[in-house]
Amino acid sequence: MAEEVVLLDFWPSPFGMRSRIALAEKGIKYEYKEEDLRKKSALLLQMNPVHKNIRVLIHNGKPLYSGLIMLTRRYMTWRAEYGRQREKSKQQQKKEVIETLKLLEKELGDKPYFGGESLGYVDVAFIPFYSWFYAYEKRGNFSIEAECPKLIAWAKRCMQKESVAKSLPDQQKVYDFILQMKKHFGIE
Ligand SMILES: N[C@@H](CCC(=O)N[C@@H](CS)C(=O)NCC(=O)O)C(=O)O
Repeated sequence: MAEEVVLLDFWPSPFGMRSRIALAEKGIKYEYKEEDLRKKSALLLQMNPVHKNIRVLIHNGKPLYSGLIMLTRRYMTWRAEYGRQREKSKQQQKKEVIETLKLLEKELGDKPYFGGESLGYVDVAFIPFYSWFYAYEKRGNFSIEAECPKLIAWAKRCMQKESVAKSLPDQQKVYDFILQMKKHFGIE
């Protein structure tokens, strides 16, 4: 039987990017379907009826979603800082983002990748957020490279992989998208 793989995705989503990278690394061909999160498709609602979010990978009609729960909870608190904890001052948010990035950088150490010599699970989980770095920098008015040079060297190393480079959108495009969303939702 021919394998049928469909990815329901949304281009700025780091979660979608993880799947795009993994599929590219494995050389799996798939059909990409862009979702409008304000008007979700019947297929998305059918395939992910509880969470109703992307990304969803449909393999021969069977849905797979929400893969990296354990990893994302601890490492991605900074995403929450920027998106949800608006009661914190910008200064406090920035401080916590930098602290978290430094923690990650320490975890990386002098290794080329988080797991050692080759691109692995943690790299694939984390690198999508690199496409959002410029937006974090603009918001916090700081340079991630100045704070965490080894982390940026790691990100650039990952970006040399075709699987990663073709799965991540341009940082400016993500920033423009965030500005549009802020305007749409009336956020400062
Ligand atoms: N843990 C999930 C998170 C998925 C998620 O938060 N998706 C967001 C986009 S980045 C979404 O679909 N939001 C739409 C909604 O919640 O209605 C994963 O790893 O896939």
